[in-house]
Amino acid sequence: MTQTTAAAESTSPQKVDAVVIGAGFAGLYALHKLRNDMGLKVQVVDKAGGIGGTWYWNRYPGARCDSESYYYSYSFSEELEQEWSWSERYPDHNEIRRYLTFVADKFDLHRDIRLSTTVTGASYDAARDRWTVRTDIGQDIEAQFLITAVGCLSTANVPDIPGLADFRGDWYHTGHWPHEGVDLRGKRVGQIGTGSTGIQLAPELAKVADHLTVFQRTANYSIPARNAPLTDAFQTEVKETYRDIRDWAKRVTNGHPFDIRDQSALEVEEAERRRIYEQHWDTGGLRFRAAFRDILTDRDANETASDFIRSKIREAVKDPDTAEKLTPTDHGFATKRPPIDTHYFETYNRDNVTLVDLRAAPIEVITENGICTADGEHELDVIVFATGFDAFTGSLEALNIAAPDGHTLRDSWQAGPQTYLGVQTPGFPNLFMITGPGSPSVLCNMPVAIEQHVEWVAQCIAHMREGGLNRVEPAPDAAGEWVAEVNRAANATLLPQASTSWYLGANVPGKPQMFLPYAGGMAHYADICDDVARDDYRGFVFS
Ligand code: NA7
Repeated sequence: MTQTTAAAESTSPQKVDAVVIGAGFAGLYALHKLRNDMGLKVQVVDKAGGIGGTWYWNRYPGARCDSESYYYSYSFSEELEQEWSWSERYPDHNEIRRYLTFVADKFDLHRDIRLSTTVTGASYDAARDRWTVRTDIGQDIEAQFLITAVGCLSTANVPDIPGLADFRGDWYHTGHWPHEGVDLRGKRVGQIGTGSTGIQLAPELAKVADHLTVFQRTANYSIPARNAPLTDAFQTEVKETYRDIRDWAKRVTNGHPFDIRDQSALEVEEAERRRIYEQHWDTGGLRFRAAFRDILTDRDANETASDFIRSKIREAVKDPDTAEKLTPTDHGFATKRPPIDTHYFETYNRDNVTLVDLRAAPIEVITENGICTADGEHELDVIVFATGFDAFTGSLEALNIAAPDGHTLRDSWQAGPQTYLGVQTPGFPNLFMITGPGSPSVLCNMPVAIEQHVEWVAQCIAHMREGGLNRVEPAPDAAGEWVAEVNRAANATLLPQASTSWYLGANVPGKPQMFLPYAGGMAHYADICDDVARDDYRGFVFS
């Protein structure tokens, strides 16, 4: 081959049926489904240097899934279920990456995944019904279908605090933790943020740092995770009953195979209620939310759960002043994403841990020596931002995807994302989002939501191929009605009442505030999607 031909080949676009952006749980399953089951030519791209999606990036100390391992996993292959064994109740980030690598090996996925490849933009040629996806490695990829599998929590939110550039120490965001780890021995570490990440992180930092200062803006509830190794007997039982477990996960609201008690927290006497909460506290984990059916729908019922946890915080934290600062009073339990922890509150009993209440003394500036709040300077060697993500829309908008009329997703979503079923958005033909805004996503055990989405999208693509259809997009009315349904479902719960929640986009300054995930329940949502497909894809326009 001459040099000229080689150069021409490397710059001519690669042509496939579908481009999938992201090589986490969603992207890997989309590749398997579309290529191995349906015979499509698929190219996956990911800017990361390895597969794993969220779990490629989140390697901070204590990074662990809050869903339990035996159901935070794919259900599409019984063989895979039997071959893989989890070691702990909640898998840590290393184990999840090992699992996803096992999956990619087993289903021969690696050969169609391009890593270290960032999508810089995408545009649609309406005459040919083809997307052109541009990347930073110089070669475009052309495809009929563009499928985003970028995750809901993958664009780090680093707050714009004045002076950060002056800081002489090191700083990190938990979502971009260095793969080689960070040696914090002998260091004065400042942690900003006490969400799910911060609550996993603080006990681990406290174990190694010389001193840990936690900067808390909003006190948070947390339930003990009660992580433990899985016994052989448990593993055997799970493997024998996997089909029932998977069916169960698909029939319920949150995609977790456990039932919510069909009783109001207000129907029982106080002593009995306390007994039930104690039992759930001992069991640990997100199951606590299932103690009563109305914890997330009735303010008084919610207050009983909130109060119970407040009493546990006061029991755990020895210093009454610190306990008071750690006790949430401005929102109800689980109206923001409830964290689960391993000795989080007890961490504040250590001599080397200090809590700074930012509500009393906000951060003013970062200096070369540390963080200055309204009550003085806290000298630090390292700052860790556990400040969350530009959730749902951040990673989608960053892809710079342009509609046939030139508008980007960012332009179209200035007032908030308009989607139909969280799967498509008007004006962007043949663009499918896996767990996009307006779908249950983060309110559900993610693999359940991901599998449902991938299978629905695959079915829609199969429908188009069978019918010789080239293009699909939602009617604007259908998206408008869906956004109204997303709002209705949210307003039937207490979730929109937590005014600083990332569910509302409220954690990112300037982001339009609207409730982003669908709170109507995963099983109900899947029924709606199936009904839409059966009804000739009601609300979608094909050509
Ligand atoms: P979250 O849940 O968004 O938590 C971020 C934390 O950082 C939270 O405590 C915030 O306080 C705090 N924060 C954010 N910006 C600032 C500034 N500017 N100053 C001080 N404190 C700040 O993110 P996580 O990573 O913990 O969890 C995200 C999800 O990942 C989690 O729910 C699981 O689904 C997995 P705030 O509450 O906004 O006052």
